Amino acid sequence: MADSPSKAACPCPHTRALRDVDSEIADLIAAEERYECDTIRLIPSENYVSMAVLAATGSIFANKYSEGYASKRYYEGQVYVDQVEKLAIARACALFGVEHANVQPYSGSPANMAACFAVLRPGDTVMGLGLPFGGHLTHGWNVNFSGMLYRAVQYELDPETHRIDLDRVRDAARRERPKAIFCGGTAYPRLWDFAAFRAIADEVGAVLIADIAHVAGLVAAGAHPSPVPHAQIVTTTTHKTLRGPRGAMILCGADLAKAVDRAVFPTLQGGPHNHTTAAIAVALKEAATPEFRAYGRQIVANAKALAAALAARGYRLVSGGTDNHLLLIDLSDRPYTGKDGAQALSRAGLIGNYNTVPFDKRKPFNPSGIRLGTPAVTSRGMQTEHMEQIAAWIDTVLANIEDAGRIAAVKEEVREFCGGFPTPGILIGNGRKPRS
Ligand code: DSN
Repeated sequence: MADSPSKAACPCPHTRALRDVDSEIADLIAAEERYECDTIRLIPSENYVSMAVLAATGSIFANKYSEGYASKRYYEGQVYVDQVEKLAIARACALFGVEHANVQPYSGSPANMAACFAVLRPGDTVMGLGLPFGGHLTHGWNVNFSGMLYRAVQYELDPETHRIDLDRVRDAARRERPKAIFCGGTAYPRLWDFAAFRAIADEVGAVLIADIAHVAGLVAAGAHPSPVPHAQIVTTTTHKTLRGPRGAMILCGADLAKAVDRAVFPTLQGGPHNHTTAAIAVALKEAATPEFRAYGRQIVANAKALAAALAARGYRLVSGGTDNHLLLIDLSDRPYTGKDGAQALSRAGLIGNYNTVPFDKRKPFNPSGIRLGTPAVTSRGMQTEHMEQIAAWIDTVLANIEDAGRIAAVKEEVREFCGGFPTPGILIGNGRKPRS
């Protein structure tokens, strides 16, 4: 393994202990740290957590079993675990302005499954944005539990604007009479009109579930409209724009608290991951600061700047641009696919992901789009002026997709550039100091 740090260079007891026990994993972590330092992370669902979040994630709360909820556990010895979970819940409620939060879901898909279990019975109709249009597997896609347990109906985007067409959503809801409607997605670059979705849900007697996994940090920062009080249930992961550990939360009013809690435990899950809960609490504390509000606004400003710089270079963007943290380059008119493009960018240290575009004529495993986002670069302190440079590199790579020499040259420039932007939470890597 190249560049593995010597034992003497290991900065903390945890790292030293790991190296003593398992140098293979220690080397891989060190290599990943360097990789995360030396590349530009443009996957919109990824971020860099702070050292504080990492410390809680790696803490001894991983040792404890805690089935149940605070003060109602099936194991003894919960005095500190209960306090951690109560803190996480209180912070989530305060940050998002809700009456109840469940912080135990292991990740986004289990959170959405629990939300469905809370309000649906098998065979009920559920409606969501189709996966190829930027929805999520758990919003009713046929190979997922949500399309297997329930009668799933999927809405599409407007074929011209590639935006949500509320009239179509309303027509579909009137026709199909869903019991629950999902709004939110993974590759939709525009704002969600939660109030309008609630009006549609109310008209047909459906529960509105807002999945804000992608934009939770923007919502917390005031950089995206909040689904509260419109959606009866809000689900979110905690590790995307919210910049916490890999986990999830379900937010709701007091009226649905019992049903949501029961759906998470005992219906779906066993013991909560208490170390993750501790780290969620830390991330929520960080997200309540003025610095985080500025961070959220900067993510959006950077995404808009990146979109504008790409559009100026002739790239077609789904819906023409972005209102949030992500954008989708539409390469339908190019001789290469989104996968070819994303792989070439990756070789240059520009890490995005290939993605379908609305009404894609190519297959999902080799689609026409590249999905990019700015949460991680913004965490490194990059500003709108740096997006111009990133767009220029993207253009150089895509215009020279077969030219290994040009791509290698960009990779070196990217590595140099990255040296000016410390990576939060990472001690090792080009001798940089952590930002936080
Ligand atoms: N995998 C997530 C994303 O990248 O958007 C969604 O679950």
